[in-house]
Amino acid sequence: MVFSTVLRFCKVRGKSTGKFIDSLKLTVRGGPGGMGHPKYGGIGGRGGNVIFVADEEMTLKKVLHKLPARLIKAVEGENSHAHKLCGGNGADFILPVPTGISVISQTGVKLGELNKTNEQVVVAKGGLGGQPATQFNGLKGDDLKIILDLKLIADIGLVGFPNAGKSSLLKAISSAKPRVAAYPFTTLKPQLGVIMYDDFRQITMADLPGLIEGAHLNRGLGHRFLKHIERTKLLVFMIDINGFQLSHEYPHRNPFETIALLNRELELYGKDILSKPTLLVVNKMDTEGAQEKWEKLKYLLADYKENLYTLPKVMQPEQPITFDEIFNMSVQQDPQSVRQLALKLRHHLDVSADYEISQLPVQQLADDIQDTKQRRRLQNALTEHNSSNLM
Ligand SMILES: Nc1nc2c(ncn2[C@@H]2O[C@H](COP(=O)(O)OP(=O)(O)OP(=O)(O)O)[C@@H](O)[C@H]2O)c(=O)[nH]1
Ligand SMILES: [Mg+2]
Repeated sequence: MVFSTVLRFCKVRGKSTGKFIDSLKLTVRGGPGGMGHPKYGGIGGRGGNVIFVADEEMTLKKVLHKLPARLIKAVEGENSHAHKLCGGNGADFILPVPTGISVISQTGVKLGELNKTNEQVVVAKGGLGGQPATQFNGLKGDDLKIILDLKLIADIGLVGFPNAGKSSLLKAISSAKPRVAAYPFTTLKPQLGVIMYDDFRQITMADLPGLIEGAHLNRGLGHRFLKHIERTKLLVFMIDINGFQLSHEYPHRNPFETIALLNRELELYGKDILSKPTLLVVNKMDTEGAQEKWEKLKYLLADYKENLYTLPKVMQPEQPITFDEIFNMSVQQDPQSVRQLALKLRHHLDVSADYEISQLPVQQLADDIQDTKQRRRLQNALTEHNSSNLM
């Protein structure tokens, strides 16, 4: 058993994570401009541009399938001729790419972001057609190497250590059919599911591969998938009430330690992820002794920040998270708890949307407060206060 878990663990490290592609390098070239006509003062056509358009149906895998050489060249501009002095422009190369793409240059500069269907970005401009200023020579188009970096756009991001039941939850709460199994790293690539409500509201949830201690040092699957929660509106931390142990070679972590370690890993990833509204979901409440462990955990979480000091220094996050709600459940044995969670998720998303809308009147005061969550709460309270005063 120990052996098999460790083996699987090693395999994960060496193996590619399935066919999911979330980053792709391409060379893009705008078309060269057409030649001018010096004798008659004719102007060459402009070279075509390379344009990316966001398309819900696209994946990076499809892009790669379309462009096996990873090279895009737009068409050159038409030369000027005695019988057609103004050469026609070269056709643009329009490439549909998945929604959620950032286009990044080789030097790390962000050239554009495509977050909504039909948004466009000109990635490489075609060269100017030949004209007097260019001695009638057509100019070369832009020629650059870029990276297409995909970040999924889901409303909710589900994170936790392996085996906590994240994929089980996604399976129970949405139409997705992720793999579920009793060993770590069952999920090797992010999975998306849509939660459907009776009134046809739809909420998307991304289930991410399990993190482990030291993910920031690239242990397990590392931090590489965390970029997919950068754009989510709500985080769900899921833990097993029994804590976590990767294998018998590794120490067992109790549920409180698991939360602190998860907090720490997300903090080490950075990018302000911990300022998002976050729910803590404690799963597997059907297992033996769960109630007792829950009581103990509740006690420790009642003063999370203080109780972190009881842990060894390496486990202590510097930015202890403030959970918006703590919820216990059994994905496997208690379908009612799954339905309840679905409603809570919706509620928390609505609260954070209200916050976005209600911002400005208290902006100055809120800006003075560093902690984003505290700020959100304050703004909610003030907005409520303001609206009740108006009545
Ligand atoms: N007893 C009990 N077992 C559960 C519950 N939820 C999930 N499990 C089991 O826990 C194991 C792990 O479940 P997964 O959903 O694959 O866990 P995961 O968090 O997606 O794991 P990774 O993909 O490895 O990160 C499976 O054997 C599930 O059947 C629960 O509420 N109670
Ligand atoms: Mg999973």
